[in-house]
Order: sequence, then C-alpha cells, then structure tokens
Amino acid sequence: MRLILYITTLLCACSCYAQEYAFPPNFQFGVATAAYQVEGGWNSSGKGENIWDRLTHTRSELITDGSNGDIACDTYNKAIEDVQLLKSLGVDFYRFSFSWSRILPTGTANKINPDGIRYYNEMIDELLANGIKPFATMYHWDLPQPLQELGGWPNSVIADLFADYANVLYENFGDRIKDWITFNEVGVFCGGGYESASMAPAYNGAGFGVYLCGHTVLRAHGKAYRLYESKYKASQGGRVGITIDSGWYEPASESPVDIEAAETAIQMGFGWFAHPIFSTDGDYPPVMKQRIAQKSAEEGFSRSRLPEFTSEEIAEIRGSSDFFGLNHYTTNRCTIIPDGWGTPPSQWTDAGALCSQDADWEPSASSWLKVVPWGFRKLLVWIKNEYNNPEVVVTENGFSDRGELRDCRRINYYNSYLEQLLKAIHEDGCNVSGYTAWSFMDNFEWMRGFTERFGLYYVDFNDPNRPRTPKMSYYVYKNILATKRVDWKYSPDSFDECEF
Ligand code: GBE
Repeated sequence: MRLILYITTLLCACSCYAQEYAFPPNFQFGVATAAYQVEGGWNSSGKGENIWDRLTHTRSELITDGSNGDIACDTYNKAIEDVQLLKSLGVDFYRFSFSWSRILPTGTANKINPDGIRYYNEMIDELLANGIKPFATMYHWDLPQPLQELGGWPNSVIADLFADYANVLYENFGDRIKDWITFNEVGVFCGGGYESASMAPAYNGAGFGVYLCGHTVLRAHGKAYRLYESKYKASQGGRVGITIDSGWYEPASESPVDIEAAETAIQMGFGWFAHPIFSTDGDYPPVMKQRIAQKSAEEGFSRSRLPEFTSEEIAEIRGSSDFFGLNHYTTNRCTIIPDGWGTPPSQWTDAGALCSQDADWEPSASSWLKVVPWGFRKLLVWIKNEYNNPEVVVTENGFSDRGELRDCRRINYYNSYLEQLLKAIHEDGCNVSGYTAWSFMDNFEWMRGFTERFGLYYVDFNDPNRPRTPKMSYYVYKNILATKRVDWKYSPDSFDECEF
C-alpha cells in the first residue's frame, strides 16, 4: 500500500512538473498604477494643471461616465496606508508614476513644487521601510498643460524639457529608486493624443502628428537615458528602461499576404519604438521608413511624414534601455487592407493592415480586450527572436470587468496568461525577469472613466473615503506570489470556488 502511494506520488511529481512550471526564485512580482488614474489631489498644494485635467474639465462628454481624476482613488492622501495593502499582497515592487505637474507645476524645471517632492518622498520611504521596491514611471500620459500650449509632444523642444524633468527626479529620488521607466506606452499616447483623438489632448493629426509625437518621445527617452548614464549611474547604480505596449498580431490566414500584413503591423505598431532602441541597427524599422515615404509621396507631401533621425540621434537612442518593459493585454488578427479602405493619411493605411478580433474570443468589459493567452507567448517569442533575447519585464497585464468581488473571469485571465508566460520562460527560453499586474486597484480608466475596472482591489468611488476591498483575484495573485506557481485549484476560503 505504502509502495503504491509512493509510486503515484513520484509519478505525479514528474508529470505535474512538466505542466506546472514554477517561476524562477529571483523572478520579481509587482502591481501597477499611474498618477492621474489614482492620485486625485489634482490642484492640491501647488500642483499644476495637466492635459488630463484640462480634457476632463472642458470636454467631459468624451468620458463615458462624465467623470474625472480630481479625486480618483485619493491616493494623494492614502499612499501611506496603501503600502500596508501592498505588503499584505506580498509584492516585490510597486510600479507607480510621477505626476510631472505635481513636481514641476509649469512643466519646466526652474520651479519645483516642494509638496510634490514631499509627497513622493514619503511614499518611497514607506515602501522601502516595508521591503517593497519602488519601480517608477516618469511619464504615464499626463503632460503639463503649459507644454501642451506649446504644441505638446509634436514640438521637438519638449524632448529637452523632459530631460530636465528626469534630472529633477534622479536628483531627488535616485538615491532610493533603482528602477526607472521613462515612458509608458509611447505608441498608445501618441496614437490616442495625436492620431485618433481618443486620449488627451484629443487632437486628430492622423498619419502626421502621431509620428512627430513619437519622434520627440524617442529623442526625449534617449536624452533621459544618457543623462542617467553619464551623471547618476556610477553613484546611484540603478537602471533605466522604457515600457512599450503591444498586442500580438496574428495573421488572419496562412496566406503570405496576411502573414506579411501581420508582420508589417507589428513592425509599425511595436517596432516603431522597439527597433530604434533594441535592434542592432537602431532607427525606425526599414519597412516603416519605406512605406511611409512611399505613401507620403503618393499623397503629395514633399517629404516623408515620418521624421528622420540624425546619425547622432540614432546612436544615442540605440541601446538606451537596460531592460525591455512590456505591456501586453490582447491579440488581433491582421489581413491586408482592401483597396479604398480608410482615409489616408493614417497610421493604418500606412501599415496597410486591417486588424480585428475573433467573435468567439472571450470578452472583457473593454471593447478592445479579449482573452487570448497564447498570443502572449507568441509575442514574447517574437521579441526574443527579433531583439536578441533582451531582459523583459512585463510592466502591465490585466483584465477588466464591472467591479465584481468574486471575479472569476479575472482569475481565469491571470492564470491563463501566467501559464503562457511560464511556457515562454521554460520551453522557449525567453528572458523574462518580472511581471506586473494591472492594476493594484480599480481606478480612472481614461476615456472610460470608472466604468471599466482592472483592480485586484475594488474601490468604492461613491464613498468619500474611497474604501478598498480585496477581490477574489487579490487572494489568488497573493497565492501565486507566495508559491511561485499557478494553481487552478486554489480558492480562498471567503469565496465560493470558481468553475473553470
Ligand atoms: C494600459 O494601456 C495603460 O497603460 C493603463 O493606463 C490602462 O489603464 C490599462 O492599459 C487598461 O486599459 O475605442 O475602446 O477601442 C482603445 C493598454 C484604447 C493599451 C486601450 C488604448 C488599451 C491602448 C480605444 N486602447 N490601451 S477603443
């Protein structure tokens, strides 16, 4: 009897090992938020106005529920108590972003707001006192309004002003912050802000403003990286990276045309930023330069709508990231665009790809987000092959619903995506060193206001105290962090089990 038991245990140990990989011992886990989405305190103690303050206050009809981030999760007043919530979750790091306007009310570094420095100092000290590493993003979409008045990111001057801002951050916080992200999802805020008008400053500059924005941001990133390298790295010993967002782009069929459309889409959506920084040659992807130049000529422009880098800029930007920050949520299938589709100039007619999602993919509360776990693994393998297996930190991944506490669909999302991540690490040899759940708590979901919720904590936005309540997924994530494994059977006592 004992022998049989022994043999079955052994067998199980072997076969379970094959399916249930563990995260490597030094793998880092965290949760993320962004300043405008959680802080509130929009005009407290000297903070200046930014483009999201302006957009939500003057064009509230663009926000699904007409809401804004004036108070949001009130993290401006609750940062210290929130650290206890992070501690009980067991994260290695907390990814948050600095509000540029809270530090520099006018956007320029000649005037620093002491309360901004105080606020972040207190939060950083509290995190460190509780054994949690601060992982800081410098820019998560909230440009100071005065810089927008100068044209915002399409104005190349903003690159230098960003480097000045980065300098203030390194100088004040770099003694304690060792992990920096310059920008969150460049392609997304340039696209939303200057192509499709779906984010602040909601300007429609399709096929033009969007590339000017991206160009300034890449230059700004290069400057901020080199500044750290030359002035701070030796004494502070941290690292600086960038976060790029990408879905996976699957060809709609096996036809060579669709395969090419999907590859062009990923090069021009993701390679747009990844290629200048992570490829051996630097600069924009060749296919991107070639296509936009050709389309521009056909459309009667006297030069390409995609700006050119000088050779000094190419060299400054190439290799300017100590890790690859990746935000990933979902997948699309791409085919070639039919003749006459869309209105040029635009990013998508430039790319010549038409991407959409399958009707039977599991939905979320966000129209763009479908549950497609295998796309995550394919994207990680693509990055490995394309950019010589860089160290990847997954800086966001998560699922939206309407805020239910027994959030089985979010648990399903995390378990399935993390399983694919484990396969990418163990079977494909992808060099992934960390993972971040979006989000720590429900927050202001940009144009969707408070209607789409991504939190591990539920936040009651009708209660002035903004109480946070752990959802079922909070316990599941906590268990993953504690055991370094995905366990579909794990169910916290306080909830009825989910059926998967
Ligand atoms: C991240 O972006 C952001 O970094 C984070 O701030 C945000 O809260 C989180 O995702 C969840 O969205 O008309 O509905 O199709 C879609 C993820 C806009 C990438 C949403 C812009 C997803 C890119 C507009 N998308 N976002 S529409």
